[in-house]
Amino acid sequence: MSTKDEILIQPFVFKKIKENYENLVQSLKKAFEENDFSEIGLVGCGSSYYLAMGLAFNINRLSRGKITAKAYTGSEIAFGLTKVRANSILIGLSRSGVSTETIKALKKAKNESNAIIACITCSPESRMMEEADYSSAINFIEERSIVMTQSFTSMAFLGTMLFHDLFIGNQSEYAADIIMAARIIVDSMQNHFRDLYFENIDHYVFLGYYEYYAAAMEGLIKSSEMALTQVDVFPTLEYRHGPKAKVHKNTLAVILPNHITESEEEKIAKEIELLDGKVFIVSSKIEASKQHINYPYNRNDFSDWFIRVMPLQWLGYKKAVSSGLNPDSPKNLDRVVQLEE
Ligand code: F1P
Repeated sequence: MSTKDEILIQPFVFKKIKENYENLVQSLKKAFEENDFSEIGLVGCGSSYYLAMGLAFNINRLSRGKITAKAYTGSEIAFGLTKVRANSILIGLSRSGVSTETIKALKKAKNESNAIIACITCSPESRMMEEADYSSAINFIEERSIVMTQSFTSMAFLGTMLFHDLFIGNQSEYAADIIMAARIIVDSMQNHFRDLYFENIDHYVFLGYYEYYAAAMEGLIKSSEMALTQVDVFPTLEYRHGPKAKVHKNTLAVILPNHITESEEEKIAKEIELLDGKVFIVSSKIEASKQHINYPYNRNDFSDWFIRVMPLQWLGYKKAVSSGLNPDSPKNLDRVVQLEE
């Protein structure tokens, strides 16, 4: 089963990215050396849009006001709903490098806003690589699975490492911390979710703020694609303001708290349990509990956001299998969306 293997192998792929980091980012780093940008735009479709969202939140945090970053869906630029700022860089994100709306968005930003065009992809021979002025292709990821798993987290890791490099200069130590944390999460998620009766779960709820919200959205996509499950995603404390009414005994909630609002976010866990729902917390807070997947990471910079996607991928996979669905051939899903031009 390729999807399962590709989920579990992610920490090894991260190691390979760290080893090849300088080669992989050579061209992208040049873009920042040769230009002074007013904005960093990130554009993608589907999972690659949530990748853009997580990276944009994290760039804004790491740059501490030096530059603003913004996430765009391919369609909003491609079909004229918005324009990127003049003097900006637009980074296309795409596993395949051929999603029509993302390519169209990049071309439009170049032609109409004179933006510099860059990309991060897993497809070295793709159309996006041809269009981009600066590019990075992770050429050792050949994801067999139709749903994006390691391609998502790898592009996220590479991008987050690059912005650590550009704004802080601690990318190597940061990367080592991520690899160690990822290993622990992969072991821990298999143990923690082992005894769940997935047959009895019909509603997932994923909660978090900013980068962790982007991670939760990517979790929603995984469970929708693989398991056709009902999933709600909210900024954590917003869940009280209405949607909590949907909790029932077959609800499983996963909270992705941050170091600032953690104690408030944990209160929601109790409220969901009072309504008979089950709750897991994924964070770096050390707490030995059956409901807590924790891992060492003490930077308080939200740059661990994408490794929190892994337990959500696992939930999507487990639910699919328990429902008799094959995660390797998800229903009604194409590997990539290409539209007639
Ligand atoms: C992204 C994407 C996937 C989605 C589906 C269609 O493609 O939207 O996220 O799961 O398979 O394609 P890409 O531009 O990253 O290749």
